[in-house]
Amino acid sequence: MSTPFVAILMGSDSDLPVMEASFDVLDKLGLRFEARVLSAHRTPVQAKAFVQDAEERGCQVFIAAAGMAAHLAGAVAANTVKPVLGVPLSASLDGLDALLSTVQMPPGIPVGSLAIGKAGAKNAAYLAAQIVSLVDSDLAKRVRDERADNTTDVLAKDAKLQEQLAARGNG
Ligand code: RP5
Repeated sequence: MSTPFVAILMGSDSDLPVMEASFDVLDKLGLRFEARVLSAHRTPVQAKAFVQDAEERGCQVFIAAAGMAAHLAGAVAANTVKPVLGVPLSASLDGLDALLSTVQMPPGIPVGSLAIGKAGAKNAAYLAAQIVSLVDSDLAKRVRDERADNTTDVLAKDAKLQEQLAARGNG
């Protein structure tokens, strides 16, 4: 049986600095991924071929990130029935153009759209891991542990803030 993995497509290498946030989360969770620069508009034939090949090789979730008229996630979704997560990127108009292009899919070809930019890149990776963890209990534990670590981090930041306020003589 093929090893499950996540496939990340981005429309341009100019998207890479943001999409590295997805790589970091997937690495941290120990979930294998492949990443490609492939565009719905500039390389439509190669994008479709990669999606079909990746699905055959065991891809469980696709993440597609693009800016401007961001049709990449929709184009991926048109060629697979695996879950497709779209990350709109801010290449123009603060990313609102990409958000609407990603999220406004016609009924029957769904794309799960995340937030614009780095937050969306991170959450796409977390959500991909949560989807794969439905059938991988070890991964599910790593996702739960990571969530608990985040909680601990925020509580530590709150404790620090309370100390700073106390030092100012607050309350
Ligand atoms: C989109 O156009 C890409 O995803 C990128 O966000 C934007 C600009 O691409 P480049 O001109 O930087 O290659 O297709």
